[in-house]
Parts: sequence; structure tokens; C-alpha cells
Amino acid sequence: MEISRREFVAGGAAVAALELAGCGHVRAPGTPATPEVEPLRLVGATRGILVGCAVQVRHLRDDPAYAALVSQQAGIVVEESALKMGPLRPSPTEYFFADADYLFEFAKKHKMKVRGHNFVWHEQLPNWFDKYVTQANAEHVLVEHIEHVAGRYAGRVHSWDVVNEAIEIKDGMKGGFRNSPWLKLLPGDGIAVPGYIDIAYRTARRVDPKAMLVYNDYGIEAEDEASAKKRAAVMALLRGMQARGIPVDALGVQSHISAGSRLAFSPEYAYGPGLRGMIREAHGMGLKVLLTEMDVNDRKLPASVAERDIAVASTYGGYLREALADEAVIAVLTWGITDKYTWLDYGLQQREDKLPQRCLPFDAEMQAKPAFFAERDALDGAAKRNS
Ligand code: 9MR
Repeated sequence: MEISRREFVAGGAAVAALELAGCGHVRAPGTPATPEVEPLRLVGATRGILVGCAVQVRHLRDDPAYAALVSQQAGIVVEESALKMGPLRPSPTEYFFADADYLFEFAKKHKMKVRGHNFVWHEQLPNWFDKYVTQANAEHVLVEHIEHVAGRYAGRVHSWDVVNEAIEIKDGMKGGFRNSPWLKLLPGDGIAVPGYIDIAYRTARRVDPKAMLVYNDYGIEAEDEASAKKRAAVMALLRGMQARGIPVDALGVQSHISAGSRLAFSPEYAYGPGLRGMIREAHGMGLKVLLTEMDVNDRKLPASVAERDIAVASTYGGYLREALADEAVIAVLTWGITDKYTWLDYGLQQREDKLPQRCLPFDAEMQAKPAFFAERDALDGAAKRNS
């Protein structure tokens, strides 16, 4: 099938410019931070969609303008790192809960829901992990970790990313599983789902039966071959879990996406049938879908702020319209809310010209950008969810 450029809106600057000009939402620079428009959380609420963002507790503490923006816009929050095993576990016997506790208090005060991210990941493991955890004690360590952490917050968590990023096709393992420390420690029977996955979900359900249990992954959104392969492996993992009676309630589609160059169509930066098909399949399996970590990388775009803002907004709008068309999608969280604090300014993600990325709905001065209006309009256009 011939895929039209317009259909994907992958950086279609001209389309975005028309849309934005038409809806009259672009404000003069320097005007105050959007008191005139409904916050995202409220627009989402009218559609039964939870809307929010990842936050960093240290900035909630030290940056009042940031804390105010989060409390205005987010109906659901997730800490970027505080609940990961590394930050939580300074030693095998100690837990550091201060940051996570702060977030739960902040969320309560502002009537927000909280997501938990995550119990099992191959990154941000404690520095004692490799020496201390063996095949003999791994199950005990994993179960005890989940009992302790899920137990502390039981009844207060909307959803837990129980296992994060278990698929990595290029590792060459059966089923596309990532050759992670957890797989090496708890491989299971090597036939269906690795042992650590079964154990983690069963324990999470037992300890916090009210939390929605999510499998969360990235690189499954776009139209290129690598994304299609990873999508297929993720869906096979979920089918396998269901067949084995493992409690999993939702697919978390991270949605770290990119605005493509307007000069060249690239399936890597196009979002359409593959995304829709995956969501439809999850829906058919009785799963909910959460967009858990959305941001739009502008690394392929020229320096011009105006050009980047239009292309990024267009990508937000096109992507969200595709995803939100399916009522299984019940939550949208961006990975941050302001360009002031984003992981995309570091390491491999950093732009070659070192300019700060313009990847989130608000700029570094907490002003709404075209991306905000694109997100808001996509939410506004979504059908009301029943559950
Ligand atoms: O945004 C997070 C950053 O602050 C951490 O340093 C990093 C550690 O690897 O993790 C980032 O968050 C990741 C998330 O936990 C899982 N999906 C990808 C996110 C961006 O790397």
C-alpha cells in the first residue's frame, strides 16, 4: 500500500502551519503561561483520559515555577528515577524512600494519580547488584524488592511498570528477549516468557491488587522494519503471558518519537498503521494502552525555533490523533513537561549543534508552545472513554 506523507504527519511543517494558523492558538512570545486555556488534565478528564507527565522530585523541591506548572497541568505523575531499583536501594538492606514519598504527598495535595516506574529494568540497577545477586538468591531478591516497594504504596498507585524494556531484537535471543541481567539470573524454562517476568507480575498482583500492571517498552511506534519487528515481539510476549495466566493489564507505549526532516520522508519517523494495529491488537486482547513517556526529539531539524516548534507540534498532533482514535488508550504522559528539564539534552540524544531540544509542551520559561496546543486539540478530538 502506498503511504501518503500527509497521513503520517511526520514533520509535515506545511500542514502544521496551516493547522496552527487556522486554530489561532499561537500566542505572542512573553505572554503569561496559559491561564486563558484549559489545562491538559482537565481537557483529558472530559474525555476520560488521564493526562500528565514524568517529574523530577528534586525540581519540585527547588523550582516553584516548575512545581506550579506540574500541579496545573498534570492529573497523573510518575517520577523519572526515584522508584527504580538503583536509586531506591543504596545497599541490599537499605531503602531510600524520601523522594518517592515526597511525590506521593505532592500528588495527594494536588489530587493527582501516581504511576510507579519500575520494578524490573536492565538499567539503573544498584551498584551492589552484580556482586550480590546470584542465580541462587535472585528470585528472593526480586520478590522481596517488589513486596517492600509495592507494599509501601499499595492502594495508592494507579499503575506499575512491572517490567520495563524486556525486548531487544539485536541481542539475538529467542523470542527477541533482551539479554539482561534479570534474564541471565532467572531465565525460566527458556521456552515462553522468561522466569523473572512471571515472578514479577505475580508478586505485584499479590502485593497491590488494585494497581494496573503494565508492560512498558520503546521503539515500537514507528513504521520502519526494526520497529515492526520489536512490536511483533512485544505482542508475542503479551500473548504468551496471557496464555500462561500471568496478570498483565496494559501495554505501555513509551512514545519517545522523533520529528523527521521535512525534506525527506523516513519510515523511522512516521507513525500510522503499525501503531494503530498494535493498539487494536492490545485492545482485542482486553488490555488497556498507556502512552507513558511521550516526547518528540527534534535532532533531525534545523536550528530555527519557529520551524522546530511547528514540526514538533505537528508530530505530537499526528501521533496522538492516531493513538487516541482507539478507546483502549486511557492515559497520555509526556516524559517531562517543560524543555527546561529533559533527558534529550544529554548523551546520545543531544543535538549536534548542542542547542536545547524543544521536545515538550512547554518551553524553558514555562510558556505553552505549539506542541501544547497540538496535544490539547488531539485530546479534545478524542472520543469519551467509558472506563
Ligand atoms: O529520564 C530518565 C533519566 O533521567 C535517567 O538518567 C535515565 C537512566 O537511564 O532514565 C531516563 O528515563 C528512561 C525511562 O526510565 C525508561 N525509558 C527511557 C527513558 C529515557 O531514557
